[in-house]
Amino acid sequence: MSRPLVSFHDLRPGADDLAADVLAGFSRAQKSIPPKYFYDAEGSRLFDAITRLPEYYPTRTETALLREYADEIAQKAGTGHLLVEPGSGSCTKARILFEGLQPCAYVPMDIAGDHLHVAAQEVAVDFPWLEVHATCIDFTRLMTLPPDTPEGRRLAFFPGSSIGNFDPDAAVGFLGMIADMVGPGGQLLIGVDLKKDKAVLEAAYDDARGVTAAFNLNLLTRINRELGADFDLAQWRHKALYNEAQGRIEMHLVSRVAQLVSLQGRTFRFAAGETIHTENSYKYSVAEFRELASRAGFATDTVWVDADRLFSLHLLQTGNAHAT
Ligand code: AVJ
Repeated sequence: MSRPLVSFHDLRPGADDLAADVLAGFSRAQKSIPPKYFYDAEGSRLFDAITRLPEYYPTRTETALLREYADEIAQKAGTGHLLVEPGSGSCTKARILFEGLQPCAYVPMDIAGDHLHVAAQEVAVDFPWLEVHATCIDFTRLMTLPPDTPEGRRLAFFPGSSIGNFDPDAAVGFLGMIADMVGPGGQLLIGVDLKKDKAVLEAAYDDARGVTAAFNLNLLTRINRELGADFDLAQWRHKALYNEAQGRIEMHLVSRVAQLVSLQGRTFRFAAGETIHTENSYKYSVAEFRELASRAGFATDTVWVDADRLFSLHLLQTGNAHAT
């Protein structure tokens, strides 16, 4: 037998929180489900399909930026870091950086354990010189590094505009967690989707093939399966809209009719047209994001933007002393 290629750490709290989170979300006037629950096996597969859609520009634009500026990023950021990626998914984007950054180790973190394990194994096969410490964790609550990670200057990588899932104040809190994790003089390379034309934004979240609709509706399939609920999927539809005042895309599941749904021994009533809010995806100008990051103690080193001004990549640095 060969030794395992990656070290795998499960740092999830014992019990699943889906039931508690759904019951809490359904007790509010605007019912909601936290977007982290999109990513079961089917949801992860559908998200990968979304990233290849013609309307969904963020992935290909960010990937092109990473490819074009990989050398420049390594020049600015330096080499030999401990590279930590919260929400690593398929680890596709980090692969673009490995050669230039020459990290001393890679720590992919994701809540989807099986998907993470497979993706980390593939990285280890393709980059045999790279130490990989896969960590299954809900990084929105905890960013503990596994015990056997090497010492070294830390660079966090948070691509995909996942920061857009947080409300701005929560984003500052989350960036603060990253700042604490990387420590004084630590860095963060983060991808942030830019504000732009409403029609372009809305098409990206409501594609012609209905992949995003399937991704959104899969939440109900998951809740039926894992919580024994009786959502009738034919009675729900996907909706995405750009809320210009808030600067965010909102995704909702719309109840097509007045209906009752039972879940964990409770019954929930939905009016015709009532929605379950499933995701926010905030968009920022370069200046707005810079300001947000500074509230978390990060200063901007360099910003890269594509020629069409669709997407931005910020290299940020924490101060040497504690920022205010
Ligand atoms: C993974 C949160 C960045 O907001 O663009 C894509 C998720 N939802 N299509 C995004 C998503 C619907 C995505 N993030």
